[in-house]
Amino acid sequence: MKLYYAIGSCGLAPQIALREAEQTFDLVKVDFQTKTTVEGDYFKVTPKGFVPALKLADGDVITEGAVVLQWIADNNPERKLLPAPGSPQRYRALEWLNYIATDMHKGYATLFSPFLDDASKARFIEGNLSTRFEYLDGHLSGSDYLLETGFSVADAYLYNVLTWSPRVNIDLSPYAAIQRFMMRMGKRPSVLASLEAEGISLS
Ligand SMILES: N[C@@H](CCC(=O)N[C@@H](CS)C(=O)NCC(=O)O)C(=O)O
Repeated sequence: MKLYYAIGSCGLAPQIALREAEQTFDLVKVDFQTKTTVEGDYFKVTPKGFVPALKLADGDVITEGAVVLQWIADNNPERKLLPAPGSPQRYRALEWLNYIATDMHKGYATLFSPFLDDASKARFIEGNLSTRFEYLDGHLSGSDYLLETGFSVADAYLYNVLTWSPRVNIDLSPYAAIQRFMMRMGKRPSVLASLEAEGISLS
Protein backbone atom coordinates (compact mmCIF):
# COMPACT_ATOMS: atom_id res chain seq x y z
CA MET A 1 0.00 0.00 0.00
CA LYS A 2 1.30 3.46 -0.91
CA LEU A 3 0.23 6.86 0.39
CA TYR A 4 0.99 9.72 -1.97
CA TYR A 5 1.51 12.94 -0.03
CA ALA A 6 3.27 16.28 -0.08
CA ILE A 7 5.02 17.82 2.90
CA GLY A 8 2.64 19.84 5.08
CA SER A 9 -0.40 19.00 2.97
CA CYS A 10 -3.69 17.20 3.57
CA GLY A 11 -1.80 13.93 3.23
CA LEU A 12 -1.04 14.12 6.94
CA ALA A 13 -4.46 12.90 8.10
CA PRO A 14 -4.44 9.63 6.13
CA GLN A 15 -0.88 9.02 7.30
CA ILE A 16 -2.03 9.45 10.91
CA ALA A 17 -4.97 7.12 10.21
CA LEU A 18 -2.72 4.45 8.67
CA ARG A 19 -0.49 4.58 11.74
CA GLU A 20 -3.51 4.40 14.06
CA ALA A 21 -4.61 1.35 12.06
CA GLU A 22 -1.10 -0.13 12.33
CA GLN A 23 -1.11 -0.62 8.59
CA THR A 24 2.13 -1.13 6.71
CA PHE A 25 2.53 1.47 3.99
CA ASP A 26 5.08 3.32 1.88
CA LEU A 27 5.11 7.09 1.63
CA VAL A 28 5.60 8.54 -1.83
CA LYS A 29 6.28 12.27 -2.00
CA VAL A 30 4.64 14.31 -4.74
CA ASP A 31 6.29 17.42 -6.14
CA PHE A 32 3.42 19.87 -6.70
CA GLN A 33 5.44 22.00 -9.12
CA THR A 34 6.24 19.17 -11.53
CA LYS A 35 3.44 16.74 -10.54
CA THR A 36 6.02 13.98 -10.37
CA THR A 37 7.22 11.44 -7.81
CA VAL A 38 10.27 9.17 -7.74
CA GLU A 39 8.09 6.82 -9.76
CA GLY A 40 7.45 9.37 -12.50
CA ASP A 41 4.28 11.12 -13.67
CA TYR A 42 1.85 11.62 -10.77
CA PHE A 43 -1.05 12.16 -13.18
CA LYS A 44 -0.76 8.45 -13.97
CA VAL A 45 -1.58 7.72 -10.33
CA THR A 46 -4.50 10.14 -10.28
CA PRO A 47 -5.49 12.40 -13.17
CA LYS A 48 -6.59 14.97 -10.58
CA GLY A 49 -2.96 15.50 -9.60
CA PHE A 50 -3.93 16.15 -6.01
CA VAL A 51 -2.89 14.45 -2.78
CA PRO A 52 -3.80 12.40 -0.86
CA ALA A 53 -4.04 9.24 -2.93
CA LEU A 54 -3.91 5.74 -1.52
CA LYS A 55 -2.75 2.98 -3.86
CA LEU A 56 -3.94 -0.40 -2.65
CA ALA A 57 -2.11 -3.71 -3.01
CA ASP A 58 -4.26 -4.57 -6.06
CA GLY A 59 -3.31 -1.28 -7.75
CA ASP A 60 -6.66 0.41 -7.16
CA VAL A 61 -6.29 4.09 -6.21
CA ILE A 62 -8.54 5.88 -3.73
CA THR A 63 -8.60 9.68 -3.69
CA GLU A 64 -10.43 12.43 -1.74
CA GLY A 65 -9.11 12.69 1.80
CA ALA A 66 -12.43 12.13 3.56
CA VAL A 67 -12.97 8.95 1.50
CA VAL A 68 -9.42 7.70 1.99
CA LEU A 69 -9.97 8.07 5.74
CA GLN A 70 -13.18 6.03 5.56
CA TRP A 71 -11.42 3.32 3.57
CA ILE A 72 -8.68 3.06 6.20
CA ALA A 73 -11.23 2.94 9.04
CA ASP A 74 -13.51 0.41 7.32
CA ASN A 75 -10.65 -1.89 6.41
CA ASN A 76 -9.34 -1.96 9.96
CA PRO A 77 -12.62 -2.26 11.90
CA GLU A 78 -10.91 -3.62 15.02
CA ARG A 79 -9.16 -0.24 15.46
CA LYS A 80 -12.54 1.54 15.74
CA LEU A 81 -11.39 4.59 13.82
CA LEU A 82 -15.00 5.31 12.82
CA PRO A 83 -18.33 4.07 14.21
CA ALA A 84 -19.77 1.03 12.42
CA PRO A 85 -21.35 1.64 8.99
CA GLY A 86 -25.09 2.20 9.29
CA SER A 87 -24.98 3.12 12.98
CA PRO A 88 -26.41 6.49 14.07
CA GLN A 89 -22.93 7.53 15.25
CA ARG A 90 -21.56 6.82 11.79
CA TYR A 91 -23.71 9.61 10.38
CA ARG A 92 -22.39 12.02 13.03
CA ALA A 93 -18.88 11.02 11.90
CA LEU A 94 -19.77 11.57 8.23
CA GLU A 95 -21.17 14.98 9.11
CA TRP A 96 -17.82 15.89 10.65
CA LEU A 97 -15.76 14.52 7.76
CA ASN A 98 -17.87 16.48 5.32
CA TYR A 99 -17.74 19.63 7.42
CA ILE A 100 -13.97 19.46 7.69
CA ALA A 101 -13.54 18.73 3.97
CA THR A 102 -15.80 21.56 2.84
CA ASP A 103 -16.05 24.32 5.44
CA MET A 104 -12.60 23.88 6.97
CA HIS A 105 -10.21 22.35 4.41
CA LYS A 106 -11.48 24.37 1.48
CA GLY A 107 -11.81 27.43 3.71
CA TYR A 108 -8.12 27.22 4.49
CA ALA A 109 -7.37 26.41 0.84
CA THR A 110 -8.77 29.85 -0.04
CA LEU A 111 -6.09 31.39 2.14
CA PHE A 112 -3.32 29.63 0.21
CA SER A 113 -4.64 31.05 -3.09
CA PRO A 114 -2.14 33.23 -4.97
CA PHE A 115 -5.11 35.01 -6.60
CA LEU A 116 -6.36 36.79 -3.47
CA ASP A 117 -4.71 39.70 -1.70
CA ASP A 118 -3.90 39.76 2.01
CA ALA A 119 -6.74 42.16 2.89
CA SER A 120 -9.31 39.86 1.24
CA LYS A 121 -7.88 36.89 3.09
CA ALA A 122 -8.07 38.75 6.42
CA ARG A 123 -11.73 39.62 5.74
CA PHE A 124 -12.44 35.99 4.85
CA ILE A 125 -10.94 34.80 8.14
CA GLU A 126 -12.92 37.37 10.12
CA GLY A 127 -16.19 37.14 8.21
CA ASN A 128 -16.26 33.47 7.30
CA LEU A 129 -13.86 31.19 9.16
CA SER A 130 -14.24 32.75 12.60
CA THR A 131 -17.78 31.39 12.86
CA ARG A 132 -16.40 27.90 12.17
CA PHE A 133 -13.81 28.30 14.90
CA GLU A 134 -16.49 29.41 17.37
CA TYR A 135 -18.62 26.39 16.49
CA LEU A 136 -15.69 23.99 16.81
CA ASP A 137 -14.51 25.56 20.03
CA GLY A 138 -17.97 25.27 21.57
CA HIS A 139 -18.22 21.62 20.52
CA LEU A 140 -14.75 20.69 21.75
CA SER A 141 -15.26 22.47 25.07
CA GLY A 142 -17.52 19.54 25.99
CA SER A 143 -15.46 16.63 24.65
CA ASP A 144 -11.89 15.58 24.00
CA TYR A 145 -12.59 14.54 20.41
CA LEU A 146 -15.19 15.35 17.77
CA LEU A 147 -17.21 12.19 18.39
CA GLU A 148 -18.56 11.21 21.77
CA THR A 149 -17.31 7.69 20.97
CA GLY A 150 -13.70 8.94 21.19
CA PHE A 151 -10.84 9.45 18.74
CA SER A 152 -11.71 8.96 15.08
CA VAL A 153 -10.18 9.71 11.70
CA ALA A 154 -12.26 12.92 11.70
CA ASP A 155 -9.98 14.20 14.47
CA ALA A 156 -6.93 13.43 12.35
CA TYR A 157 -8.44 15.44 9.48
CA LEU A 158 -9.36 18.39 11.71
CA TYR A 159 -5.90 18.39 13.29
CA ASN A 160 -4.31 18.28 9.84
CA VAL A 161 -6.19 21.36 8.63
CA LEU A 162 -5.71 23.36 11.83
CA THR A 163 -1.92 22.84 11.72
CA TRP A 164 -1.93 25.18 8.72
CA SER A 165 -3.12 28.12 10.88
CA PRO A 166 0.28 29.82 11.40
CA ARG A 167 1.01 29.55 7.67
CA VAL A 168 -2.12 31.54 6.79
CA ASN A 169 -2.06 34.02 9.69
CA ILE A 170 -4.91 32.44 11.65
CA ASP A 171 -4.64 33.06 15.36
CA LEU A 172 -6.24 30.21 17.30
CA SER A 173 -5.32 31.65 20.70
CA PRO A 174 -8.91 32.92 21.41
CA TYR A 175 -10.16 29.32 21.12
CA ALA A 176 -9.12 27.49 24.28
CA ALA A 177 -10.85 24.21 23.51
CA ILE A 178 -9.38 24.07 20.01
CA GLN A 179 -5.95 24.68 21.47
CA ARG A 180 -6.43 21.89 24.00
CA PHE A 181 -7.53 19.62 21.16
CA MET A 182 -4.38 20.45 19.21
CA MET A 183 -2.20 19.73 22.26
CA ARG A 184 -4.03 16.44 22.88
CA MET A 185 -3.68 15.36 19.26
CA GLY A 186 -0.05 16.46 19.15
CA LYS A 187 0.78 13.91 21.83
CA ARG A 188 -0.61 10.89 19.98
CA PRO A 189 2.22 8.60 18.82
CA SER A 190 0.61 8.34 15.37
CA VAL A 191 0.71 12.13 15.00
CA LEU A 192 4.28 12.45 16.28
CA ALA A 193 5.47 9.71 13.92
CA SER A 194 3.63 11.26 10.96
CA LEU A 195 5.08 14.72 11.56
CA GLU A 196 8.53 13.21 11.90
CA ALA A 197 8.11 11.26 8.66
CA GLU A 198 7.28 14.51 6.86
CA GLY A 199 10.11 16.35 8.61
CA ILE A 200 7.70 18.84 10.17
CA SER A 201 8.20 20.51 13.52
CA LEU A 202 5.16 22.45 14.74
CA SER A 203 6.59 23.94 17.93
N1 LIG B 1 -10.77 17.31 -3.01
C1 LIG B 1 -9.47 16.88 -2.57
C2 LIG B 1 -8.59 18.12 -2.41
C3 LIG B 1 -7.21 17.75 -1.95
C4 LIG B 1 -6.29 18.95 -1.99
O1 LIG B 1 -6.72 20.11 -1.94
N2 LIG B 1 -5.01 18.65 -2.03
C5 LIG B 1 -4.01 19.68 -2.16
C6 LIG B 1 -3.04 19.65 -0.97
S1 LIG B 1 -3.81 19.88 0.60
C7 LIG B 1 -3.19 19.43 -3.42
O2 LIG B 1 -2.94 18.29 -3.75
N3 LIG B 1 -2.78 20.47 -4.11
C8 LIG B 1 -1.99 20.29 -5.27
C9 LIG B 1 -1.60 21.56 -5.90
O3 LIG B 1 -1.99 22.61 -5.38
O4 LIG B 1 -0.90 21.52 -6.91
C10 LIG B 1 -9.54 16.13 -1.25
O5 LIG B 1 -10.44 16.44 -0.44
O6 LIG B 1 -8.73 15.21 -1.04
